[in-house]
Amino acid sequence: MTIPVMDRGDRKAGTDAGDKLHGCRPQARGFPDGGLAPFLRAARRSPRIPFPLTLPIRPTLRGTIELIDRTCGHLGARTAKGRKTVTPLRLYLVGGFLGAGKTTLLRVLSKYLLVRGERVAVVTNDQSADLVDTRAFEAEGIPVEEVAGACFCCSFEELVGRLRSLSESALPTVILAEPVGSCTDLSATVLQPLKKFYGKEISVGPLTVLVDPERAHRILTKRSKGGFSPKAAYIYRKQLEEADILVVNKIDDPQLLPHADAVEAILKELLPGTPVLRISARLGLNVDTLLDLLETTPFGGRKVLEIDYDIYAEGEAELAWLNARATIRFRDPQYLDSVGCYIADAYKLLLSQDVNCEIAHLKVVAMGNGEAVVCNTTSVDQTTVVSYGDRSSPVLDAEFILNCRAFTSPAYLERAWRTLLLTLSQWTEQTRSEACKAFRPARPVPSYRFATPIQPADTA
Ligand SMILES: Nc1nc2c(ncn2[C@@H]2O[C@H](COP(=O)(O)OP(=O)(O)O)[C@@H](O)[C@H]2O)c(=O)[nH]1
Ligand SMILES: [Mg+2]
Repeated sequence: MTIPVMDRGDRKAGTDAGDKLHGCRPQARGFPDGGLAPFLRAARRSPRIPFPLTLPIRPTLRGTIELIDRTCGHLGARTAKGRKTVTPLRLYLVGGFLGAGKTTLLRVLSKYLLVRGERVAVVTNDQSADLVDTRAFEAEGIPVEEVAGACFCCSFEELVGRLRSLSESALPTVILAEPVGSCTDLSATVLQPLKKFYGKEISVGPLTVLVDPERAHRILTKRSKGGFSPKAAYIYRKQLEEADILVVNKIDDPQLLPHADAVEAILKELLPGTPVLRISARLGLNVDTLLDLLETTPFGGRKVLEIDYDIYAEGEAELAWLNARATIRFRDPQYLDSVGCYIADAYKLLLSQDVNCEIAHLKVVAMGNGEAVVCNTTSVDQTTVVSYGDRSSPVLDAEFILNCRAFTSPAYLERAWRTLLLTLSQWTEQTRSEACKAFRPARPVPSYRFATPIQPADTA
């Protein structure tokens, strides 16, 4: 398919302009008195992050991936016959808050779609370059491009450019797109313009919004804000409100099941017209049902939010963002999974010195010898897991990227990064910082905004 070049002249920009951060930004929090030295010492002493880095093997998801492969094989055989034929290029946007499981689901959906005979490509999105998610897709051989530097809604033309270039290079029949986890109003600012201007080339599927049961439970029952101010909780609720399909994820975790039950009931009551599914992206549970629903729903973006952009901007600016990259030369060969988990654990430990710092998502990709391992954690209390990649042979040289989104200040994230590198440099031949960007997301200023849903017949 060919996506025509967008003509700006006859299109109307959407919301009000202005990219200043608002006054309600939380105070920058420094490390507590005494600087970082005590934490550095604690990090070295801590039994949770022993040196040297030859840690015992972490539980990996090899078994999970094999299970998905088996399930996909079965699924393909079962559903290939009666599948609904879709228009040449179908786009599925999978949203949801940071850490809800979007990347995990997109990787699994890619496998299911391939088995159903589709050619799949992915567009990732972040406020800055050096994105762990992009590397995770690349490592799996899935064609991927990223919109880096702003969210899809504020970089609509870049999104169209990525769709166009992927459609030429990978000839996909389906493109999966993962928006920034703190974004909302995607229906009005991304799906409606796509339907309006590119409806003949792209069939826009339903907007799926993934939900982490524990986080949703904390916000929807208001029992504990869990680092979420009322403004951040406002964004979370708006994400749910605009969904065409709501998906409660992580039902494989027995500890999360009671939350999943409660959240499912609350969502059904709050948003009675929206289908609510329960899945485990990690195990592939019910992913076939989700895909059937995606394929049989003719178009997405059926709802458009009423939203206050001041609250949205202020809520988003309560988060701090760090995208950083470094290279390491070890003294002795090390396993990438140990390196990735060590780095995530050490960084988490450094951040935990401020009790008010709430991690929304911390992820590390460690790369070397053509292998990549992705390690993840979504809170200070959560164990770091290897979510992609297996232990292969140890490496002497590695590159790692760390992405952290947390309710704290960018300065705090950056200082913790520098301390981490200092710690690493004492135990390695060489540790070199290659890039480091810490910031707060700027006010969202969408390229387009539609106040009402576009019906496919309204396509330009
Ligand atoms: N138990 C469980 N964990 C999951 C599941 N899906 C994702 N996760 C974990 O949740 C964390 C965040 O996942 P990720 O896909 O990176 O979230 P994203 O920020 O929404 O893209 C990672 O540690 C994943 O391993 C699931 O179905 N079950
Ligand atoms: Mg992701």
